[in-house]
Amino acid sequence: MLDMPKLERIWLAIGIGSLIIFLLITGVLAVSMGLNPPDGMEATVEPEIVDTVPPFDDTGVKQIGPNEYEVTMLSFMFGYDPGEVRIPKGAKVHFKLTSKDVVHGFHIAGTPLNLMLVPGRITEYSHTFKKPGEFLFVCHEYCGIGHQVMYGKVIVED
Ligand SMILES: [Cu+2]
Repeated sequence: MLDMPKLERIWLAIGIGSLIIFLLITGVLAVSMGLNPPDGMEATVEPEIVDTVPPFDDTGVKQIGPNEYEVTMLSFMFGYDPGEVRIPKGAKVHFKLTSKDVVHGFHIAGTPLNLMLVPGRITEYSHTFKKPGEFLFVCHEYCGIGHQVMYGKVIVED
């Protein structure tokens, strides 16, 4: 170290110094701001047995009000259960999802629905489909060798 040219020592010190400063800033901010995993998935569930406990033992669409539906869905490598969902146009739809294995994503094309599905956590989001049609949903969290075949569709009926 000591037989290094002076300039090289200076640059090395600047490099190590900025790395320490960066780690300190990130660490202090993460602790002081109380950063947590993404919001909206407070409830917990055992991923290994999730398909045997309510509401995930009976996935699919359920009518819960005059114009209100609940969609419970499981994600796994590499698909969704159910892979196709039919709902009437204009209804308020409450999505309730989780993962059976690894982290998956759930994005319905053309809607703001863009969720992260973490094993052990239940992710919920409500959306009203105002236009009829077929909406593709895809996994957008790389989850393994079959990631690209992990998709399904929401059919909004008139
Ligand atoms: Cu996936």
